[in-house]
Amino acid sequence: MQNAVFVSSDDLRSTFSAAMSAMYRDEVPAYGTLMELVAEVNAEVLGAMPALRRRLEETDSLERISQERHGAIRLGTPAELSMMRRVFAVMGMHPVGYYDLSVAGVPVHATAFRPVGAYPLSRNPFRVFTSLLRIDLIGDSVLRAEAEAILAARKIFTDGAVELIEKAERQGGLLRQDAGRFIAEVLETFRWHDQACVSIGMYERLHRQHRLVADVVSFKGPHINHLTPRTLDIDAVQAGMPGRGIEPKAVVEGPPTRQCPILLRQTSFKALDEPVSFKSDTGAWTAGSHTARFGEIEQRGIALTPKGRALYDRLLETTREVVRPAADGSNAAAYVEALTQTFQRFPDTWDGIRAAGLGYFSYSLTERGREAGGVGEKDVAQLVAEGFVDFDPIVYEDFLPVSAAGIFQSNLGDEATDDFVASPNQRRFEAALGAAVLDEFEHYAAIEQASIEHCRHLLRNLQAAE
Ligand code: OOG
Ligand code: NI
Repeated sequence: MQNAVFVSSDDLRSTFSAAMSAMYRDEVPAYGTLMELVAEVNAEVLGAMPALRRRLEETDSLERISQERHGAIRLGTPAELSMMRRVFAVMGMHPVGYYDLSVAGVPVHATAFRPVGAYPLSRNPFRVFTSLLRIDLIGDSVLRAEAEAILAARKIFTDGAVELIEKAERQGGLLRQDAGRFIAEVLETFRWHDQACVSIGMYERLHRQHRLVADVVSFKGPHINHLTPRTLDIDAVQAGMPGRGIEPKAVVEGPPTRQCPILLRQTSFKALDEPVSFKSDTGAWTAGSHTARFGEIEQRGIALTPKGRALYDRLLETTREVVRPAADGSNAAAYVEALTQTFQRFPDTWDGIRAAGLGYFSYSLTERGREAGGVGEKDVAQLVAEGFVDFDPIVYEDFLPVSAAGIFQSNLGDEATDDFVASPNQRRFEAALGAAVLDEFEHYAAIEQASIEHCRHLLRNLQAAE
């Protein structure tokens, strides 16, 4: 009963992502340009595909088509990560998946905070890819201790935010009069600070260790480093960027262009060199610059089963053994060619993907199924074959580690990166987080299973009604 007066976590998440979008467009004008390009391309695609437009209208998502689907931040300490988990929980975003980026020479591990379950996802799927610095991977022990001390001294959440998080936890939600203040206070954590909290000398030492270490340690907070709207044609946006004066990364990450989109394709424009100032010992400010913030776009396809994902991983690896995409784009065409070639081994019809058990689908009754009786106990394949049940791909809601590494790298500058020993440590990440991360496969399997059970339930009731 009391619940009725709380603002829903879905509404909080929508308000938050809209507020973040407005802030970021204001802070990074090139991002606004990207948003315009995305909206134009999406409008063109919808104009050319009336069936798609109708489907989006039916599912009530046409209006939100070009809105942000995700953003990313990088945190410095376990305490920051565990508080961030509590912030996101208020907005219905929970940690799903573990991503180890040390394999790709980036000293972080990560999770994605996102809504879980079909309904919250349909309301607003906004997620935040959240990395935690692997301070243990800083080889220089003196520098490591200094970085730890700098991080220990900063406070990335406002007192107001902490107070409202505790209140939300205590009450089980936030009343309308607190909700607006909660969003405003939380937004502060994601804001850009053009005054570093370290000297230029310290910044350079951190930077020499790894650009990402400098990005995390040198500032007052974990500025949002990109936002990512959804596009209906990622290849068109990639091709259109240079014409708008924005420089795209060399290649689109993820699977190639296909009839039946799988997983996630993403690309970004390269991070901008932005003016910042550093504190000197005398208290004066020294001018300098920092490169961290960019804009990204994404196009999502079907969620793959463990078997489908293993095939995807294998094909991607095979491709990269033939051509590894160079950061300067010099072999981009050869890479796309090899990728397209290799992925011919991945079935490209929904029937083929389903028959091979490679993807997750949501099942529903057909017209024929709605009129049927006496078929409820047949297995799903049979119900589909006989036209009682139809299936739609379930959208992939997570991230891909190789793609994420590609996005990180193209935005950390393209010079050779340090090699870290691959050392995934999910246990340590979860200890810092203060919770276990959810398993993405279980989540998709549950959505699929629920849809099958729902069909059976309807078919059984139809039988009973006869
Ligand atoms: C995050 C990069 C990962 C994605 O879309 O894969 C990411 C970062 O640069 O902090 O956002
Ligand atoms: Ni991203």
